[in-house]
Amino acid sequence: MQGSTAIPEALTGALRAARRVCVLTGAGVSAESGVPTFREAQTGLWEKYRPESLATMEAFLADPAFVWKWYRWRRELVAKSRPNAGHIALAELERRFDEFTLVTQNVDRLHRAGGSQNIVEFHGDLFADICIAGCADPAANDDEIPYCNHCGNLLRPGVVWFGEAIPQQALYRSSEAAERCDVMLCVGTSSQVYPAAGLTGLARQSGAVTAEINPEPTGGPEFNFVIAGQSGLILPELVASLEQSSDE
Ligand code: BV8
Repeated sequence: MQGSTAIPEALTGALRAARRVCVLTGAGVSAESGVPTFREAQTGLWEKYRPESLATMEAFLADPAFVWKWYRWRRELVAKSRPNAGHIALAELERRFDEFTLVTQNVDRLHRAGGSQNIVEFHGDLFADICIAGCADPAANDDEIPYCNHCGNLLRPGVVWFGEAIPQQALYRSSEAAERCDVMLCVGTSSQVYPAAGLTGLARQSGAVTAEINPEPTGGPEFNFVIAGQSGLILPELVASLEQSSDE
């Protein structure tokens, strides 16, 4: 049977032989769900702001109402979106391996909605409200500037801002998955943000076969395979290529 057009046979072969797979996703995986990627020009009110300048504790403390407005705009946008074929394909792929870890930089919960199970939300969760003083389970509220019902401090979105450390557990789980995996797929990310972008190199150094899936390949030297295409098209083809091989 003719293999899939976009998937190199050698990559299908590496996946067929793999027991442990790690996938790193970025904003590109949610693009086909209508969620703008992180570095695409922001629209409307946000057009003149770079996300890097808004997604910081400094910006938040300087104007909590303004930063909350940005996050609520993003929540509304994401709340209208649904997982796309790429999210669904990743959930299907997970079912085929003994060990499968999905490390996502995305904060939109679309991988959960798409059926993925073993997810590491490396940059947190857009829909979580957390107390800046660390109180557990503060009650969320829609005030222009919400405050913690336990301690009265500010609530903030449960995401990791620039200049903030990745949560210990997320960093540990992701690094371990990258070091142990036989194949690492890097999907829909510009690989500009660290330490997330360093995971692929860690996988490669540990002996994994690495592949990038992106309509605009980043040119990173750490990839054994580079597949130029949209994740919503390529990932289902990747799953199909495994099915074809198991049928043969
Ligand atoms: C840290 C949550 C240290 C928030 C995000 C100076 C000071 C401090 C730190 C630094 C510094 N200089 C550099 C750093 C490190 C910094 C960093 O990497 N900066 C970058 C800008 C250079 N990193 C940090 O600050 C990190 N923390 O270093 O802490 C530390 C250690 C100990 C103690 C204290 C501190 C924290 C970084 C986390 C930032 N938070 N998100 C929010 O969402 O509001 S990052 C943000 O970028 C999003 O999570 C996003 O996912 C992520 C990465 O971007 P991408 O996902 O790749 O999105 P992008 O738009 O760039 O690209 C999309 C891609 O998709 C493109 O390639 C496109 O071609 C492709 N695409 C488009 N359509 C499709 C597609 N692909 C497939 N299919 C399609 N259809």
